[in-house]
Amino acid sequence: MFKKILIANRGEIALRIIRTCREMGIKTVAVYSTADRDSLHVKFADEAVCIGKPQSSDSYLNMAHLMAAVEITNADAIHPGYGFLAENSKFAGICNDHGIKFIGPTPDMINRMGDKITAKDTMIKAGVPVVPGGKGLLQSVDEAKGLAKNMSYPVILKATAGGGGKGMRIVWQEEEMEKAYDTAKAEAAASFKNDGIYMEKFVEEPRHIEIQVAGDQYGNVCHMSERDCSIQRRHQKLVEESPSPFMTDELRQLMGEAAKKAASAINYESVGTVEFLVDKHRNFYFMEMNTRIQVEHCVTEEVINFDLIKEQIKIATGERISGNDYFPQMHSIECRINAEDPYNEFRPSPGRITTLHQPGGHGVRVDSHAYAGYVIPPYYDSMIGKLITVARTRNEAIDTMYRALSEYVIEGIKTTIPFHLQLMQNERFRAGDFNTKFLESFQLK
Ligand code: MV4
Repeated sequence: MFKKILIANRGEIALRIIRTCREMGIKTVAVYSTADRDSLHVKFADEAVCIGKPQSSDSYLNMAHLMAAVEITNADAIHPGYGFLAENSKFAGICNDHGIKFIGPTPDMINRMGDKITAKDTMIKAGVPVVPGGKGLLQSVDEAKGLAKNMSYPVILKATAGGGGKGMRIVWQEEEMEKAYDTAKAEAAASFKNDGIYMEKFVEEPRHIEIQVAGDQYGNVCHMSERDCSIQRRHQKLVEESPSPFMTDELRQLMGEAAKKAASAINYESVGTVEFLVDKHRNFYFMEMNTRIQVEHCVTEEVINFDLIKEQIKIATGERISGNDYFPQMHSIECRINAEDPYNEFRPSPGRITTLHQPGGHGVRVDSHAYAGYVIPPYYDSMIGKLITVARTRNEAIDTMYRALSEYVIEGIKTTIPFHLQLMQNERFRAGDFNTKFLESFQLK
C-alpha cells in the first residue's frame, strides 16, 4: 500500500481524497497556489507545499512544480482528482518515468479515449453502439454536405480533440453547412491546437446518462450502474442523480454491459465513466469515456454504499476487484453549490463567505471546502461544494434535498441555492420528465 499520496488538486475533491487516505492510514501531501494558502485542503493534509502563483498554469497545471513537490516530500503516488492534469497523458507518463504511481489509467488508455474519433472507432470494433455518422475526419465542406444529405439533417460537427461540448456545431440544413464547418474547425484549432472535426447524426432532446465502471490490472471489469446528468446549463452539470428516473432494469443491463465492453476494449485500469446519449425511444449511444474520478461520483457512492476513491487507490496498488456489478439500493441526488448568481446568467461571484451554516441530518452529505471567513478566489472554477441526499425513494431524496437546501446559509457571495430550491419544486423535475434541453426553458422566479 502507498505510504504517502500527493494530491495534485484543490478544493472539495482534494479534501475528499484526504478523507479516504486518512481512513486507509495513508499520509497526504497537499499542494497549493498562493491564492489557496488559507484553503481547507492545506489545513487538513499532513504536509503542504506551495507550488506557485494563482494562475493554474503556474501551479496546479505546472508539472515541474508538482514533481518538485513529490521529490521533496517523498510521496510514492499522485492522485490527480478531476480537471487540471487528471486526463493529461503526458503527466501520467512523467509520473511513471519517475517511479511515482499515477492513481488512474495508463497514458495509453488516456490517449485512446482522449481522441474522440479513435475512441469511437475502438467502440465500433468492440460492439458498443455509437451515434451514426461519418467515418473519421472530415476532409472538405463538400464531403460534409454529401454525408449530411445521406444521413439527413440535423447533424452535429464535433472536434476530435474536444469533449464536454466545446467546439460543437449543430447543422439543421445544407445552407448552414459551410459556415458551421469553418467555425467548428477554427474553434477546434484555437481550443485544442487540433482542427480535426467529424460528423454525427444529431440526436434531439437526449438524456445524458453515464455508467460508472471499474477495471483492475488483471482484466476484471465491473459496472456500478448509472447517473443521470441531464440537468445541465451550457455543458455545466448542475444536478446529478442515481438511479436515473428514465432507467429500466433492462436498459441498465444493456448499458452496463456496453460500458464494460468499452472499458475492456482498452483493458481499462482504475475507476472511470462511460457517457451515453439516450434518446426518447431508449436507444443509447456511446459519447465519450472519462478516464478520471468525476465530480458526481458521490451519488453512486451513496446508492451502492461504496467508497470509489478507496477503490481507485486499491486498484492502483494492484489489488483485484471482484468483478461483480453493483445495483442501486437507494436514490441519491447531488446539487452543485456554485459561487454564481443564478439571477444573472450564473455569473461567477467570488469573494468572502461571511456567514456559513451547512445542512446536516438524516440522509444529508456535504462535500465542501468552504468555511466561514473563506475567500473564494476568482482563478478557478466556482464550485464551492456539493450537497448530496440519499433516501429509499426519489421523492424522499428530493424532499430531503429541499429541506437541506432550506437550511443552507451562505452569506457574502451569491450561490446556486435559489436555483436548486426552485428546481426541487418543479413539477416536471419531480416527475422525472426532463432531458438535456430542460434548463433552456427553465425560468428562475
Ligand atoms: C451530441 C448531441 C446530440 N447528438 N451528439 C454535448 C457534450 C458532448 N460530450 C457531446 N454533446 C452532445 N452531443 C449527437 N450526435 C447532444 C449533445 C449535447 C449534450 C449532451 C449531453 C448533455 C448536455 C448536452 C447539451 C447539448 C448538447
